[in-house]
Amino acid sequence: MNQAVTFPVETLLARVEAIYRRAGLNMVQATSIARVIVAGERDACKSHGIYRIEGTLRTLKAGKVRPDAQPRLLAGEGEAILRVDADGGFANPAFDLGLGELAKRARKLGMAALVINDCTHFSALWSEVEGVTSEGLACIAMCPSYSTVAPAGGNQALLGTNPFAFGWPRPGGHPYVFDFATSVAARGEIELYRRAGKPLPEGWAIDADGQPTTDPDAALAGAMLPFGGHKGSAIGTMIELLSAAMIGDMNSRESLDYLGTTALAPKHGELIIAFSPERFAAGRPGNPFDRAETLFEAIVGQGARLPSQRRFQARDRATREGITLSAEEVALLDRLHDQGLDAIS
Ligand code: NDP
Ligand code: PYC
Repeated sequence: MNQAVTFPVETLLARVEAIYRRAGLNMVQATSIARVIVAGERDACKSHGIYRIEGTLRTLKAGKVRPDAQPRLLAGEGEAILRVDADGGFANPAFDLGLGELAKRARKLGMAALVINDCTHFSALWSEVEGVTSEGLACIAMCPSYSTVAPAGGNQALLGTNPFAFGWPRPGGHPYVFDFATSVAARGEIELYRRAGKPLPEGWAIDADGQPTTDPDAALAGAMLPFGGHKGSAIGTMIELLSAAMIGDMNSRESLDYLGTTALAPKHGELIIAFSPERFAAGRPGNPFDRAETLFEAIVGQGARLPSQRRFQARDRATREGITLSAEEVALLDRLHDQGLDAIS
């Protein structure tokens, strides 16, 4: 019987990458998605950590994501809108390909947008946002998902859990980042409650008859609710418009129709917009980065915490001490490593 094991981050990364290579992913796909999954685990974001490996492999086995995809950057000279065709692969290698040019153009033009088309997206968005802030730029990122959320006042799944993330670079430290589902919680959280045999908090979901439920199975068969009632519902709808209708890609309903199940990772597009704070400030009084620090100090000065603070603390700890996985998690990794896609039902 396996025991809980603490892995150095790089060791876990190599192990997850080996699982994907064994399953048939090319290097560009395996490297990028192993990195975001291990980053999720490292940052104590269990809903987008190693538990996602099985879902991605199931998607691969079902033939709904291309293991040999080679993303292509399509960038007209001097244009503010860049596009990466993910070639039916995962979103993360497509983002990695587009980041450098996105940053270059945002610095030159003041702002630029990266559209990713034809991708499978299963991960947390802070990874993309932090890529952009590491270039000294502010960023928003969004994508649809598949229909699992009822609009406020409705009773059936229509919108996705549609994540929305924002990042602001902070010289010499971790950026300011928030990143959340526009549903009350990410669907991954519901799955973790189900696995733990625990009831959901009130107000997260309705069952297939539109009645409130705290039963994770009934919630998964019914619909989740948007956060903040009509406000989250409207933001989720905006995400369907900007990162599906506007970029010529699938919305959450179309993605679910395409997959026929929520047991696979959703396919759609993604929109990432980068801003140069200096270019927007245009020399007006006050350095935007200094003004931002004054605001952050005022927030923290009241005893409030900044979003992502918990995550960055977990990251710093894991980087020092490693990532501890339970005996069950280690057994799962061993099985996936040894049996490849045969381990996936
Ligand atoms: P959470 O509600 O756990 O967290 C949302 C944000 O709020 C985080 O930035 C978090 O920072 C911050 N936060 C939490 N508590 C506080 C607090 N008390 N004070 C200040 N800030 C706070 O996120 P969700 O469950 O909604 O989403 C989890 C992840 O799921 C996201 O990364 C999202 O991208 C991903 N997701 C991906 C989807 C996809 O289709 N790819 C779909 C839906 C979600 P901290 O992390 O430090 O706690
Ligand atoms: O947790 O809601 C979620 C989710 C959907 C797709 C990827 N993550």
